[in-house]
Amino acid sequence: MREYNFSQIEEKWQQKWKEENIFKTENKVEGKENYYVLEMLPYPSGKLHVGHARNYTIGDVIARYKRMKGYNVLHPMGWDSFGLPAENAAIQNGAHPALWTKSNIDNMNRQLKMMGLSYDWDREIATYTPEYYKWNQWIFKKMFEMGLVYKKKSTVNWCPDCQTVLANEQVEDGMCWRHSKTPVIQKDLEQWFFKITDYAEELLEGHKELVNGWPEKVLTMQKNWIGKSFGTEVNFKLVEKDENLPVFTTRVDTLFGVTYAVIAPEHPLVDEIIKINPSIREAVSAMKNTDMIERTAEGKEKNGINTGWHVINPVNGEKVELWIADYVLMNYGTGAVMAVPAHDERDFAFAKKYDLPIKVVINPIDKETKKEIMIEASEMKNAFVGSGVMTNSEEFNGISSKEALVKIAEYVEAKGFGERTTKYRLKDWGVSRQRYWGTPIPALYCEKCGVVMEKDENLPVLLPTDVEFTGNGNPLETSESYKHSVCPCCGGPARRDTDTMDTFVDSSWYFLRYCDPKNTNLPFEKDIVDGWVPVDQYIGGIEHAVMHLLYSRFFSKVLRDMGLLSSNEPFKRLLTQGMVLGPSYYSANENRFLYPDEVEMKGSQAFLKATGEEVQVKVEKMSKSKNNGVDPEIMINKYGADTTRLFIMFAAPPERELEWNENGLAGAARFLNKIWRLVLENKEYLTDSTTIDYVKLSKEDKGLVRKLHQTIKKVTESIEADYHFNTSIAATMELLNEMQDFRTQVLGTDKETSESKKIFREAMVNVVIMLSPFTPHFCDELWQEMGNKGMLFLESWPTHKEELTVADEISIAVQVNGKLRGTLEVERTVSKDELEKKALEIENVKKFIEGQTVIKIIVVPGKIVNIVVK
Ligand code: ANZ
Ligand code: ZN
Ligand code: ZN
Repeated sequence: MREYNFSQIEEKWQQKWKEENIFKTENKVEGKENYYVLEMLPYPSGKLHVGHARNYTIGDVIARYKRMKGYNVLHPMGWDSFGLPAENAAIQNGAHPALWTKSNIDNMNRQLKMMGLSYDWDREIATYTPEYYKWNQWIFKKMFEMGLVYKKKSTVNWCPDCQTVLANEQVEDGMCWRHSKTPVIQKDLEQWFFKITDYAEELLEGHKELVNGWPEKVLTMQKNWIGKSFGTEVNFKLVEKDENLPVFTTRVDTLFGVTYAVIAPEHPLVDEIIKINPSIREAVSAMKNTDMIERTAEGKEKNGINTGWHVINPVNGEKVELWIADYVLMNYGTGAVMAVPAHDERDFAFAKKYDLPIKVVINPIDKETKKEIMIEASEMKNAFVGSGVMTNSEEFNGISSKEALVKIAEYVEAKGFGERTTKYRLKDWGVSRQRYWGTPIPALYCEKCGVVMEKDENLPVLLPTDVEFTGNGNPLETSESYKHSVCPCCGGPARRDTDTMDTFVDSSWYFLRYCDPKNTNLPFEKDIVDGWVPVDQYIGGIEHAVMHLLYSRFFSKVLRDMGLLSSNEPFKRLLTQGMVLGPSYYSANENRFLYPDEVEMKGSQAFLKATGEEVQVKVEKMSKSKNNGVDPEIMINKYGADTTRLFIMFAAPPERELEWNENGLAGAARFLNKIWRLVLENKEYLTDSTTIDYVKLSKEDKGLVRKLHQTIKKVTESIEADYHFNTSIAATMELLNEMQDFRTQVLGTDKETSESKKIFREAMVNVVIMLSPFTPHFCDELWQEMGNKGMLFLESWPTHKEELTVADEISIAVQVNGKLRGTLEVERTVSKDELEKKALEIENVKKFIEGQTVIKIIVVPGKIVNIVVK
C-alpha cells in the first residue's frame, strides 16, 4: 500500500483544479440558484496569519458544501491593498508602495493556493489598481452630485506619527490604532465628509432585515454606535446677549431642576465670551487640546470654566450661571446642556467640585410602602437618576416623572420654548487622508469656478509617480505635476486636491465589483449584481462591527439610491469567527515573552531551557508581541493543507475561540491516515457498486446502513443549523469507527452477505463526499482510488432516508395493571394483534394474570402493552 503523501496529493489536485478551471463561476446557470459566500478581503501585509487561515477555511467549506447542494456558488477573493504600511515601507526602503504591495500580494496569493481554497481567481481584484479605484472616484463624484459629499472645516483626530487624520473608529483609548503609544491630538482641518448621518435612521431600521442572519452582538454595537436618542431641544435665554441658547436634553422632566448651564469649549459662543472676558482664554485653549476620548471618559474628573455669563430657564424664569466644561461635546446635540446635578451623575460631580447649587425635582418612591421619600439636596451623596414623583416643579408636582417627561415636553412645545427631536450619535464620515497610498480625491480648486469635480472621461485621476516619501507630511504635496492641473470647467489653471480617500471607502463596495470585475463602463452591471446580492453568507472578524460593516451598509443604500442595485442590505447572513489562541510563555526573570523553541514542557509546566526557570504559560490571542503565533505555511508544510483545515474546523465551532495545539493537528492527521488505510487496504471490498437490495440485509448490514443514514442526517443538520462543522466531523469519525468494525467482523467472515460489500462501499462513498469540503485534495484522491472518474465538486451532497435512520427492532414494555412485568423485542412494524399475543406469552406475565380475567389490553404503539386484569 502506498502511504498518504499529502504534499504530492495536494500539489496534484491543485494543478488539476487549475487546469480544468473548475471554480470558475458564471453569473447565471440554468436551473441553479445563485449563492454568494464571501470572506472579508485581506490587507496584503505580506504573510497569511492563522486568523486568515481560519476565516478562509470556513468560507471554503461553505462554498464547497453549497456547490454540492446544487447551488451556483460565487466565492471570490481580493486585496484591500491601499493603506499606510505600504507607504511606511516606502519611507523606510525607498521602494514604491506599489512594489511592496505587489510582492506581498504575490506571496499571499501563493499561500492561499496552498490551502486549496476554491476561489474563482478570474474575479480577483486589488483595490490599489486604477481599474478599481477609478470607480471609487466615480462614486465619490456621483455622491457629490447627490449632495452626499461635502467639505467642512472640522476638528479632527490627528496622529502625529501617521501625520494624518484618523476616523473616530481609528482612535483606541486616546491612542492611534496603528501606533498604540502615540496619543491622538486635535487639529482643525478642511475635510471631505460623506453624509452617512442622512442614512442614520435607515441604518437602524435596516437591522430588522438582519436580526435572523447577523450576530446580535454586532447589531447591538451598531445600534450603540448610531446612538439614537429621543429628547427635547429647549431654548434658554442668554442674559448677556440677545440670543437663545438651545440645549438638548433627554430628561425634560428635570427642567425645573436646572441650576446652571454648560457649553463645550468649541461652542461658537466661546469666542464672543473671550472677547469680553479675556482672562479665560488660556484655560479654554488648554481644555480644547485634551483629546476627546479622555475628555469624556467615564469617571474622569470634570473641568470647568465659569464664563461670567448667565442664562434664563424659560419655564420658571430662573437665572443661572453659564459654564464651559470639558464633558460637553460640540458635535453632539447642540453642544450645550442644561445641568441638573440632583439627577445626573456628571452634573452632580461637577456641581460638587465647583460648589454649584443642587435642586431636587424628583423624589423616589419607597418600594414597600409605596410612599414618596423626600430627599434633601444637601444630604445627597449621588445623583438620583431613577424615576419617581415630581416636586419643586410647579403645576407638575405630584405626578410621576415618567408622565412629566411627556407633559413637560408638550408644555415646552405649547409655550414655544422648544421642541421634541431625535439625535444621533453617529457623525458624518470624514474620508480625507493626507497620505499618498489611497484613492486620489477627484476634486480641483479653480479661482473662477471654485470646487469642481474631475470630468468622467479623465477618470481615473492617477496617483503621480514623481513624489518623495520623506516620512513628513503628504507625499502628494511633493508632486508639482499633480498639484497644478487644469480646471475641467473653464480650462484655466486649477489646483488638485491632494487628499486621498480613507481606505474604508475601498472595502465598502468591493463585494459588488466581484460580481462584474472587468466592467469598464460602470462599477458593475445592475442586472449582474442583483443576481448575487445580498451576499448570502459573509464571514469575518467582529472587529469590523462598526466601521466596515456599517460603511458597507451605508454604501449599499447610497448605490441603491443611485439606481445601481436593488438590494437594501449588502450581507444577508454574517458569521463572526472566533479568535485563534495559543500558549504564550512569559519569563519573569528575563521580563519577556519567550519563543516556543526556548521552552521545554514537563507535563503542564513550562521551563526556559537555557536557565531552567519555570515560566508562566497562558493561552491567549495569538499576537506578534507575545511570540505565540503560528505560521500557517509552516503548518501546511508540516501536516498538509487538508490536515490543517480539518483541525481548524474540528477544534471549535466557527464563532468560538479556537485553541491551537499541535496535538490536535496530529490527531487530525491520524484520522486521515485511518481513512486512507481503510480505503487502500480494502479495495477488494470497495468495487461492488450495484444497487443494494434492502430486503436481503443481515442484522449487521442493517446496523451499518442505519449508522450511515444517521450520520448523513447529523452532518447535514449540523452544517445547516449553525455551521457546526465540528459536530459534523465528529459524526463522520463515529461512522468510520463502525465501518472499521464492520470490516473486521463482517467482511470476509461467514457473516458477510451478498449485500455487505455494497453497503461498505456505499458508506465509504458517503464518507469521502461528506469530508470533501473539509479535506478536498485528500478526498479527490480517494475518490479516484475508489475507481471514480471526475472530481468530487461535481457530486451531489447525499440525503438520508429517515426510515433507515431508525432501528427496526424496538423494545416494548409489558405491564400488568400498570406494573412492569416483562419486555418484548419486536419488529417495528409488528401488528397490534401480534403484540398482544406475544405479551400474553411471556412467562412472568402469565404468572401475574393467572386465575384472573383479562378485562382489556391497552397498546401504546412502539412503547407499552398494558394488560388490565381483575
Ligand atoms: C439634562 C439632564 C438631566 C440630562 C438629567 C440627563 C439627565 P444621550 O442619552 O446619550 O443622548 N448632553 C446633551 N448634549 C450633550 C453634549 N453635547 N455633550 C455632553 N452631554 C450632552 O444623552 C443626552 C443627555 O446628555 C442630555 O440630557 C444632556 O444631559 C447630555 F437628569 O439634559 B441631559
Ligand atoms: Zn498613527
Ligand atoms: Zn474653472
